[in-house]
Amino acid sequence: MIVLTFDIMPTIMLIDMDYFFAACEELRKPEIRSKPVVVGADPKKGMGRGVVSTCNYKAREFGIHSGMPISIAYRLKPDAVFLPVDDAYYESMSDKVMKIIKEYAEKFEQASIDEAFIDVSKAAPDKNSAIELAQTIKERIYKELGLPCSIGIGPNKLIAKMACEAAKPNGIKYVSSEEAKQFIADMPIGKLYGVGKKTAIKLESMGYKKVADLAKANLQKLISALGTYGIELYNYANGKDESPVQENYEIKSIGREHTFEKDTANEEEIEEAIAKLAKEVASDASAKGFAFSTVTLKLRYANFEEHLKSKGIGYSSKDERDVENTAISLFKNAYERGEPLRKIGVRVSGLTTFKGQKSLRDYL
Ligand code: TTP
Ligand code: MG
Ligand code: MG
Repeated sequence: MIVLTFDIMPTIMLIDMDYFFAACEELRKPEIRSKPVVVGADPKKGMGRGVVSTCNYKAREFGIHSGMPISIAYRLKPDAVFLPVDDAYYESMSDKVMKIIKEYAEKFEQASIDEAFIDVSKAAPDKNSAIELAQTIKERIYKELGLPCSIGIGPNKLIAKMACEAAKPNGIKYVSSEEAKQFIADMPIGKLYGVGKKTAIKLESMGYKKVADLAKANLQKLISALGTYGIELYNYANGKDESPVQENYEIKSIGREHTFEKDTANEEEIEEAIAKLAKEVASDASAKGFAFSTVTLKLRYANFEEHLKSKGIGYSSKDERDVENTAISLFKNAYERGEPLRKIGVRVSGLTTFKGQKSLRDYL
């Protein structure tokens, strides 16, 4: 008997909103639409401190971009429309966007305030069906919310993300598994997903200028320079990424969040805030009659990237010190030192009632 097996490639999409904060502002202030719009710190006539959160594409024509000091943005275009960041409003729009995207997702993973990965392998197994589905999603978001987005489609999260960058603004880009490696080969190393500024400098100094150079690197050399992270980057450079699209489960858990008044990279201040949240969460759980076995720490950086890290305590605990110690150790391992944080969250899950008799449903 001959058995034929086919490698069925997943279809992964990354939907990322275009100039998100500024697009939300244009939505509620149509009169600014034709102007350069910069969302971020107060420019104070060029004396302001702080940075640009984002700006619309008109403002980008003047060289303004996310993360740039607001004083420089002001110098580049003093008569641009400068607006403060309104987190609560963007989050409410983000919720609406995510709700639409979820309707099409076989698996869903929100990666930032304005982007989500979806696995649509069943509904869109080939190029035509994938592009058609992306168009449907894009049109629905625009018709219902008035916000533009771009969609990257690929055989994995890495390629979907990089295809989305190439699709911007307001576009759709499909990259098949056969095209994946070639699609990224000529890009400068700093453009490869997962490569930050510091790593880019390191890789360049090792002679890897383009993604293609890294794709044929000596793996041993990479590992001794970067550890296991080197293996990950080597796979990325070859267009490979096996990480699944994964729901960030936050249900059946008890948690609290804290937004810093000013973005901070002060580790002492952050650890203090984590300890305070840990105590509050433990006392919340205890008031509701729960013990817990897992602690999750959420770090939201100033650029709105969000990282969730979880760790098991090893047993079912009621002790606030377990939450605090676990959360602090997660912080020490996961924090990208020097990167300002905007918000942190502590959450416990793996909940059981003290007596272990009632079902969770009786409480939540
Ligand atoms: P991005 O998706 O990176 O950028 P964007 O949506 O503004 O523009 P693009 O069309 O290129 O996708 O980030 C989403 C939002 O996160 C952005 O609108 C504002 C916020 N943000 C910051 O506050 N600081 C930053 O450095 C970055 C990169 C984003
Ligand atoms: Mg965006
Ligand atoms: Mg984004």
